[in-house]
Amino acid sequence: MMTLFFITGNKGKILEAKTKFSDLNIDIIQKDLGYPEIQTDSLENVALFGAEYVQKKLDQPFILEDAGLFIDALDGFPGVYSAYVFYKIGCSGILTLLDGLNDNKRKATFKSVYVYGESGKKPMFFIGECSGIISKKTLGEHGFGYDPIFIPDGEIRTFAQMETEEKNLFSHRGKSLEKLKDFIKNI
Ligand code: ITT
Repeated sequence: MMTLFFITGNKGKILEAKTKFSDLNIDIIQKDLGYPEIQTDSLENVALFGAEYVQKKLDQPFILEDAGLFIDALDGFPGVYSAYVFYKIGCSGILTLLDGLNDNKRKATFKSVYVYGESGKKPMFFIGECSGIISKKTLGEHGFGYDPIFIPDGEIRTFAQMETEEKNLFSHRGKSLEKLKDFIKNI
């Protein structure tokens, strides 16, 4: 059985990763090391900086992820600042920013950047995206973060109205995890 540390403070991410990897002989263990999230314009740079920081502290294989919600009408905001904005204004704050806009002006994209790291090796990236719209009100109880206000393309329900397996079929993280899974299977 392979042990893989997931460096995150977010239990929702742990649940999605465990669900995705449930058919592999792999033990995902949460480790909340609290790596610094630098201010930069890309999720990749945040994830890379975090991975290089963790590599110096941990002598075992690990993964970490930086994710963000990019809203077209707000020129990609909150993007790399998604965690801070969620903490400050939450889903209701985003709904207020988009108040009065029709569905065709409510397009948004979730992006997930996973990094796999091992000490002494170059970090590997696994990226996934999911397009959709921001709903007009919060709906659903599942998931975390912006899930109650994000409706993926081709659906009428928000991510928060889906079980974890179903969200994984559509989501940015489902796609990045699928690529990560292919890589891990071959280690
Ligand atoms: P880490 O410890 O892993 O950094 P975090 O919650 O701070 O956990 P991020 O830095 O990746 O995560 O911040 C992304 C923000 O976007 C955060 O507020 C999340 O709640 C939100 N987010 C990311 N993925 C999401 C998803 O699948 N559904 C809803 N919200 C999501």
